Amino acid sequence: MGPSIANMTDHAALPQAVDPLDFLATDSLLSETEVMLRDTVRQFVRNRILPEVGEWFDQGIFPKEMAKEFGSLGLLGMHLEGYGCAGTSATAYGLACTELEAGDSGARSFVSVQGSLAMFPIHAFGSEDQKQQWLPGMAAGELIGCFGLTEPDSGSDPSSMRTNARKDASGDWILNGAKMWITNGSIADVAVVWATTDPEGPDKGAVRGFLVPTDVAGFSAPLIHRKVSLRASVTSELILQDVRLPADAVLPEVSGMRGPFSCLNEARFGISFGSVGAARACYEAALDYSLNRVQFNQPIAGFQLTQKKLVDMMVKVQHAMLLAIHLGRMKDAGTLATPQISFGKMDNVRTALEVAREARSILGANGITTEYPVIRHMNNLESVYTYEGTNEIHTLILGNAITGIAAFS
Ligand code: TGC
Ligand code: FAD
Repeated sequence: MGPSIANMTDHAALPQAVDPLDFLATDSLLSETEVMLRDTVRQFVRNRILPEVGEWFDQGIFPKEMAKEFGSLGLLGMHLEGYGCAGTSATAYGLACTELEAGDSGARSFVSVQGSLAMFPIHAFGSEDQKQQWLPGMAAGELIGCFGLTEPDSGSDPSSMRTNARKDASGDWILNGAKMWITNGSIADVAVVWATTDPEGPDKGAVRGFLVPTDVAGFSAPLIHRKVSLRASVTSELILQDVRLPADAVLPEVSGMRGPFSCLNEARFGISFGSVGAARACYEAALDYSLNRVQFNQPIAGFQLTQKKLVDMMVKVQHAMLLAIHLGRMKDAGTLATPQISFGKMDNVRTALEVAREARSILGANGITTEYPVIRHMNNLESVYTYEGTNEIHTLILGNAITGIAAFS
């Protein structure tokens, strides 16, 4: 006799145990290679980032030397092919972002900016000479890149940028303007700067990307101080005063806003995964704390209100991970549309922030000190919520996708 419906619903025959840290067994959705890579990055974060990141955050620094360590692990430009890059799948890149951000959003930011915002445009839109000049050193972490799109008066609407590039009689480019909130700006060797061209010139005012060596005359990158979020990350202004660049400093293969927006697709995808790491770290810290903290003669994990918080957090982390893996599979299959990337960035960052805030409440007074990781993640996530397109902008991208009506202005 074949299996009956009664047999199939025999609960006694089903596994009973679940892993509180991977409740839906999302690991089973990963290949052996992906699990190995994920575990390698997780170990690196445990050994090299977690013991020190609290101090980096308190001091407001991100040690430049970490770049070479990221490079030797193959994390820089890891989903790009050739030129010293690891050439992994997009999902593998995403999983690395999850682990890095479980350490600190600053570590994931460094890797995102280097790989997705600085190396990607050179790889996708650069000349062969530009690729040879920059990519191998950047993959190794010997050279650092940054990405200058945002300006003091041009954030969510980067098409309104004022930084401009004009050609002089010698054929050189002259760049003038200022960029704001630029990750890695003060430690970069090369800045990918987006600028409008002369409306009367051959580019007819289109935005073009320029590779600006940071030791060129007229370029400076002062640090932005007094941040209370993403403190273990370098954030800078870029100032360009009559910066003279040779004719071949422009990225030849792209013109218009498609250039910078294509880079954002890569980085936003990484954030969809990365934010899950920050959320997971907060959930794990809160679970551990609640099992050990005793009030009214019992662990606070025993109170129904605490269990509700823990369960909500766990469910959110699992949903976010499932979403990230799904987006990763779509990206690897070449079917991921840009509004779907916005779905991931918007929803997973919002979720991560909710988890972090809930975790902070479980830690009570200990939740407000950097002795524990939670408030560091919570504060970092405020930046992640804003950069790479604010939550509102991604909401409007989704609104446009489902109604066909753009509501940006
Ligand atoms: P729109 O008129 O819609 O389009 C202009 C041109 O761009 C093309 N395009 C895209 N191409 C590729 N990927 C995308 N996602 C694209 N979105 C648009 C579009 O096809 C068009 O091409 P063409 O050839 O027809 O001209 O553009 P818009 O100006 O109306 O933009 C709308 C909006 C609001 C979606 C856009 O401005 C936006 O995304 N704003 C948010 C800005 C933002 O995300 N900035 C991030 C700065 S970098 C950063 O934050 C790094 S954080 C670093 C870290 O991790 O530490
Ligand atoms: P604004 O655009 O002024 O927005 C302010 C508020 O208005 C937000 O809530 C926004 O959602 C809302 N708003 C704006 N327009 C609309 C609208 N149409 N409808 C509804 N609401 C709207 N940029 C780079 O180029 N490179 C980097 O490396 C980089 N790194 C960063 C690192 C950090 C730590 C931070 C905080 C930012 C970084 N940024 C970087 C800048 C980031 O991308 C911008 O901060 C972001 O795009 C938002 O721009 P804004 O801060 O000027 O805010």
